[in-house]
Amino acid sequence: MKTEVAIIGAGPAGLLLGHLLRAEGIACVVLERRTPDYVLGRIRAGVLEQVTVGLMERLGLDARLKAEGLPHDGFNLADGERLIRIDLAELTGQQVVVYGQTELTRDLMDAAPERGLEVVYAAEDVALHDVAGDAPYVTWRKDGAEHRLDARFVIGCDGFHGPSRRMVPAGVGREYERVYPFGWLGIMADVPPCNHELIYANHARGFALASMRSQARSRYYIDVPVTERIEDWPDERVWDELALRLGPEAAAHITRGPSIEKPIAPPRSFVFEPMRHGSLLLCGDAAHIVPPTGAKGLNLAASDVHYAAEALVGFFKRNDPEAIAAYSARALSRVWKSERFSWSLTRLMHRFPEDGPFERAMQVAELDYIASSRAAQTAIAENYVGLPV
Ligand code: RFL
Ligand code: PHB
Repeated sequence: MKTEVAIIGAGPAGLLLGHLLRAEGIACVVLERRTPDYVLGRIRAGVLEQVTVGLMERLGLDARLKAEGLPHDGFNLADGERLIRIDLAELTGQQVVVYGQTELTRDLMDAAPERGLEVVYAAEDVALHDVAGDAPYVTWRKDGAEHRLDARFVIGCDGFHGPSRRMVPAGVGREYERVYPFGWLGIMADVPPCNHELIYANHARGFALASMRSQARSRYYIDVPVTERIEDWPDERVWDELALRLGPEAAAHITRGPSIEKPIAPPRSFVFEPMRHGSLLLCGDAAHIVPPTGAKGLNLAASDVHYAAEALVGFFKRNDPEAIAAYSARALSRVWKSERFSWSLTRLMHRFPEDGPFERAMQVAELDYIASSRAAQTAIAENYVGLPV
């Protein structure tokens, strides 16, 4: 088989890129190791920036997002008794939209056949070959048969654990990493949210986040020691802890219910440079990870895809190889700013085990400053709604 662009991974990055290329008439095939149900079963992000919404609009795939997504004009930082509201709409003129990653992925998946986007699911042992040169190819096995796809470019949208990033030789690539000393325990339940906007809380007992997927489905998180086992967190214990950490006002409005799922995810900051090697471009979690505190992971995947699509359109439609050469630096400039924001919000809102009274005093001072300064609130707001691409 032959195509122009081989895309590894049918998560949000791979499917978005595939649709953008098809809309430009550029031939591509997406290869995914899992089944569609498995991909949709991964409950992850919930907050979309305008960049991500804009890509769905451009593709004409935003009907359900517009109908079911919840536009949010602000969010809150809770510090003990106090609630500091960050008025996104007033400070930036923009909103974020609460719409689950599962729903976004489903919209992209469902539209693939009618848009002529070929996605091969359950592709085993996907391997990349000759990516340093200009005639790369990809091999895989499916239903016992071996397959080969020749392409001009291979795009690694295969997440943090995928094979693409590992194709960049050790002397060429560089990794930056920060692992955090706690895990995020998430709980999803079919109960109304405790507040109409998100609340991020820094409490003496630890971090808590009140989020949602709809008016009838809530998503909450608390941080727990990394050594903690999920068996030790029956639902009632999680609800008790949330009620304490989110403060009395939110606690009074929490509706408890059985959890639909309850994972513990270890947050991480990670950047891999460069994001291009020869004919291989990396997008999304394949190249970088942010701690979930800033709600940036999916949105960064979308902005990478925006830059990658521009680079590929430049190459195929304008015969401009410079567009490809510029990809890594363009994407990384936005990636590092989102890394900074996610790291600083994580630092501000969590009690780190190694912190002493000085570090805690710095958190209190920073939250005081944010509460009293429109400039500080604007800086948070413009990062939260997403920096321009
Ligand atoms: P994905 O979604 O991991 O998709 C990668 C795809 O590649 C496939 N794959 C392979 N395919 C073929 N061959 C192989 N060898 C392969 N190896 C892997 C995988 O099966 C998969 O289908 O990466 P992508 O597309 O870059 O998207 C990134 C986002 O999924 C991620 O950044 C976000 O979920 C992060 N995130 C959040 N991001 C936000 O923007 N806002 C949020 O509110 C938010 N909350 C979160 C989050 C992530 C979380 N977890 C569990 C990590 C909350 C949580 C709890
Ligand atoms: C979520 O709803 O899953 C969510 C929202 C905001 C975050 C992280 C996760 O910062």
